[in-house]
Amino acid sequence: ETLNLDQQIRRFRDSARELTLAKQAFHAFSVTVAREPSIPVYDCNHSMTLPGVQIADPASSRDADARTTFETTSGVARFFREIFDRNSINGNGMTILSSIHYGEEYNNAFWNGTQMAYGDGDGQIFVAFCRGTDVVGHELTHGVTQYTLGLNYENQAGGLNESLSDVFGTIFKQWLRQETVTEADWLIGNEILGPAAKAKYTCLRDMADPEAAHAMGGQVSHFRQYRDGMDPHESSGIPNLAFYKAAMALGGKSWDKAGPIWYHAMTENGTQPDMTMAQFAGATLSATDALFGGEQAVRAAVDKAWRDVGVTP
Ligand code: ASN
Ligand code: ZN
Repeated sequence: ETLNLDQQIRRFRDSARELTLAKQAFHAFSVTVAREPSIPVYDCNHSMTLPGVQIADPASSRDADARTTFETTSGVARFFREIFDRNSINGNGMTILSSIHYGEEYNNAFWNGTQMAYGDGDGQIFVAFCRGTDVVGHELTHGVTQYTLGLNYENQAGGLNESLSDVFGTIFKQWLRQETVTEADWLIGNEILGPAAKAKYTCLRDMADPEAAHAMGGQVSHFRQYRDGMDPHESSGIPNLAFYKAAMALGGKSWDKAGPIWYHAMTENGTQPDMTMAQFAGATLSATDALFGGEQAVRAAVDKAWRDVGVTP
């Protein structure tokens, strides 16, 4: 077959267009695959053996806790992708596996370093832990922390670790509800308290008022109260209050300014297992310069928040 020049050029263009289309299709495919981590849900059937038995189609399961766990976990994955351009917990699309009905009337939920486990609660102090949107966000953020700062779970790093989980758990809850910082309740765990707990408390923790009597877990709110050996859930009140103060001073939606500053401090500083609260405060200031360099008011708000809680003298 002999082709004249025009025919040869046309054939070349056709094949080039095919190649481009194929590349675009591959790119779209790989982006889709990479950007939507798979979210399997398993059922422990009240045993404490993980992961249990996989639920075939959690999105349309008869089990409301399976549906809730799938939906909220998908929401957290979408939140980290859309707001922080983070692809799943490890930043590289890892599967997010959850086990529900963990143990008998088990009053907790946890990230075990590899996967999520949710207890049903005893129905008095707590209901099923998967029902707390901030709880799901909190626990999955422990995974993000593991893959970023790699914070230990004791002393100041422990308090920071717990606080980052509350911070991103609560931003996630506010994002789901599209609330401004003044509309938000800043409560952690208010959706999972059972009737007996509700008689005395409104939440597990109150980020706006860590020492509040209506919060079940007693926390401290100023660095002068910090002691080595404290439960990380107690010392986390200090950086929680700093985030609340910064977010309130910056106004608007927490995921527009305060959230990205905290996320940048968490993800752009390598691994720092023994990071102190003062070092993290410094990291948020560097993050502020990186993200909002020209805006003195932003830096002043973040700086004042850490001074108010005594982390910065
Ligand atoms: N729900 C608890 C938490 O994430 C679980 C734990 O043992 N730390 O803080
Ligand atoms: Zn935690």
